[in-house]
Amino acid sequence: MKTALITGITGQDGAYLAKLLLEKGYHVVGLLAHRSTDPFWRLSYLNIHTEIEFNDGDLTDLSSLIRVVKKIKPDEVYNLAAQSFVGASWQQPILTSQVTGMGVLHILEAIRATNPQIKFYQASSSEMFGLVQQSVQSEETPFYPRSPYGVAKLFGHWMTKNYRESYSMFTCSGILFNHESPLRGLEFVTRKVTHAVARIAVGEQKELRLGNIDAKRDWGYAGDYVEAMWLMLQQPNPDDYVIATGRTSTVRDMCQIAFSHVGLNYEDYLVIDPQFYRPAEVDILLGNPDKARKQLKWEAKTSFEELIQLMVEADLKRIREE
Ligand code: NDP
Ligand code: GDR
Repeated sequence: MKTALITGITGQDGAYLAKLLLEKGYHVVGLLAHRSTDPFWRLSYLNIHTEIEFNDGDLTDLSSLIRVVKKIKPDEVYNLAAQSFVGASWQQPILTSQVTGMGVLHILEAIRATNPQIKFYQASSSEMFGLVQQSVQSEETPFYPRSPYGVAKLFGHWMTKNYRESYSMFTCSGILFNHESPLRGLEFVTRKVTHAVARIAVGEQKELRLGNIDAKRDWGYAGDYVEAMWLMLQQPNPDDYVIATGRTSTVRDMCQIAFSHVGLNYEDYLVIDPQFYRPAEVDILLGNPDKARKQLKWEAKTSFEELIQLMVEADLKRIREE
């Protein structure tokens, strides 16, 4: 039986990845940072909370990482932990750099010092492309991050590549474009919208306040994307891959799909509120997943419409049950 250590197991991707690895027969260990008040809500939603071994540790504390890696002797480490909300990275640039950037180096060092044969996955991000240099972004596109979060992710990305080249370690980065689900945090725009739509539909909310609704993103389903993370670590050689759908849509398109699913017109409820504008914006992201399609045999299965509709349905169900 293989053992996998997942950092960020209480987050959206951590929950879906844990489920996938349990289904594949792994012993799944999660690093628990004790940051949230209700850390297990996602794992409970997927009914897998009791099947996971938890170990305390924090990405900013190298000694805790060495202790956990030594103790559980993982075959694979998936580094999903981060301060992952781009908007908050201007309010907390140093914390974001310490966790999302330096945290990657900490876990790489913990692996190198303990057992450099352990395979490593780093959660890199399309946010690293930022001010896009090419209309469609692939593994070859130059980076130009536009947020403290993007800068921190780029540090982690290059460190992951550097450890592969310096120490011949099996380290991979998945450059994942936005991916969403009913387990998405409420601060991210898709879930903010689907949650608001459900509340408006049952009469609990009157309006929805958003920032830049012309921003374009390549949105996929998190349940599809965690499969690509696992596939990267099963290849004969380590490499970096763009994971995306190859289609881009505006925040406005997303609102239209979400509201019309419950028979409403988004224009009747949407209020543009400058407080949600960012100091520097990423206007458009559109990924080219050809390399993943060819080498990993991976492709996104869930359409953008299906994704938003399933998120609205999940939020409606939650609100009706409350
Ligand atoms: P979430 O924000 O849902 O999860 C982040 C996880 O990191 C949580 O479990 C959180 O714990 C944990 N964490 C935060 N700080 C620390 C710390 N100091 N030490 C240990 N754990 C910590 O993110 P997602 O699941 O959406 O994303 C997973 C990863 O993928 C992140 O690195 C993100 O930046 C990256 N990514 C995400 C994309 C997306 O569209 N979802 C796209 C590209 C990259 P707690 O629950 O206690 O807060
Ligand atoms: P993003 O996702 O920044 O792309 O990062 P987010 O959903 O926060 O924003 C997407 C776009 O929507 C615009 N927007 C708003 N965003 C939020 N959160 N709230 C609003 O009210 C709002 N109004 C408009 C934003 O300006 C932006 O253009 C996500 C995270 O998961 C990162 O961790 C990950 O690395 C990237 O995706 C790829």
